[in-house]
Amino acid sequence: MTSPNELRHLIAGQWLVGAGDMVTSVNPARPHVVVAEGHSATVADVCHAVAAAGEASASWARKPIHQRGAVLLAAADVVERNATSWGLELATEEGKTTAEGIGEVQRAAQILRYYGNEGDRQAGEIFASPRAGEQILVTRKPIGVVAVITPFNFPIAIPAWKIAPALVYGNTVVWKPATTVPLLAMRLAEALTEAGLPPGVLNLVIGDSPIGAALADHPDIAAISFTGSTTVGRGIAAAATARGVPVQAEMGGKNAAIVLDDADIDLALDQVILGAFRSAGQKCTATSRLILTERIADRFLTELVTRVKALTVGDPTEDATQLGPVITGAAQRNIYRGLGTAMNHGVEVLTGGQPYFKGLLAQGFFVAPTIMELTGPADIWSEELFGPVLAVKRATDADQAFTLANDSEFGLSAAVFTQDLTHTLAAIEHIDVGVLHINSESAGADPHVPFGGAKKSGLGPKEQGGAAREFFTHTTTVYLRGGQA
Ligand code: UN1
Repeated sequence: MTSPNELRHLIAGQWLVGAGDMVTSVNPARPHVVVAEGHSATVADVCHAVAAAGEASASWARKPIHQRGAVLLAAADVVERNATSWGLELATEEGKTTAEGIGEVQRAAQILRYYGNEGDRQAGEIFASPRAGEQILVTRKPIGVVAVITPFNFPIAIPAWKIAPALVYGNTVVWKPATTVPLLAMRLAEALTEAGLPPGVLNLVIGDSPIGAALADHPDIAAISFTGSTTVGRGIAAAATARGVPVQAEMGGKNAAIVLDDADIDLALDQVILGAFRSAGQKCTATSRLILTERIADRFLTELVTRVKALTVGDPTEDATQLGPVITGAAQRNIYRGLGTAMNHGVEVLTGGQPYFKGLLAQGFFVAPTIMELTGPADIWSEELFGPVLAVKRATDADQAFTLANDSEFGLSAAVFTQDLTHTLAAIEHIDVGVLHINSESAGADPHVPFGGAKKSGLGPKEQGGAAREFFTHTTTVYLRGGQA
């Protein structure tokens, strides 16, 4: 067995050992295997990191955006070159399959490349002036030292899509990743360092929520970008708002797939399975509710259950595996608690629902892919379980299906399966989400378009594309005239 990776923090360009409690990341498929371990950062380390980011700020902001972008482009090459080995490490530390892990590392490279080329895009705006001899320019400036707080479920792609825009627009960063995935965090920081990022421009502090709170509350933090649970996100947003600091919080989802009578059923089956069960359902964009119109419901469910029963659950680093474990024992218990509550409320379990009792599946943090049909109210319709669990309801027609889709306090994404243009247009108009897929799964995001949710799924400006520029810069409106009377 290889020895665990040593966990270190990157502060002012130095890889430092922390002085806090031990942090250990384990392989969730084989929890006795330690992937990385070391001491947590302390509040003093957070202060040191914020000070380093502050010192690096002026010279980084002064560099031409093309030079800042060149560092991201070089980092993209490093990330891409390591996609196979880091993808395997990702699967081992986080639990998604190796193919998904490699895909995620490649996606991080793509994100770095997209922002690396930002210098070639529009930098601001120019307006006509009502006064002769004058033009009005709107220019963009960095905000300063930004706190980035990221979740476990995309250990390299989500950090890349926050850190890359923060850096290219001239900010410096202090980043706190989830303590369940420190190895992949170190990999991204290594790539940026190897690419020539100056010391202090990106600082990595690894630790649990007190470290996140110390970072979010630090008086020199000028903006906070967070992805994670709704409870933590709201706490951070409240603290940031109290200090008058902009915050971007991407939080929960309870995303519906809606299959209408006229859908291509095979396509819908494939996409619903991907949306609900890839990454063991641990995406904020995962499909966790399925709404079927009556005419196709029985046929769809019979075929869906057959296919889901045939999914290979196992060690995510084995080629045949389609579904790995969830991240921790606590997450696994929470999901089974939610399933237990649902079963006490008279749902019909179509497949799954029970823990594994033998072999690897009993030792690791595995959850059986589960489909439950609801006939009445049950928490499983509204509560985000963040696991491979699909709650099903039937609707009489498209209108009722869209109303059911909106029956959630969340509004991140949805997927509608139909070949009918009228239904498609109605879905676009009525379904209240930040991301809508027509005939594709509810998960997925491209770096050049806005990403984020409606209702309680998101707070503050969206991420990615032009939305990221809005968040990571502020504008100066310049009234520009010649110097002579
Ligand atoms: C995707 O759907 O590929 O935490 C990305 C999450 C989201 C990212 C989803 N912020 O799952």
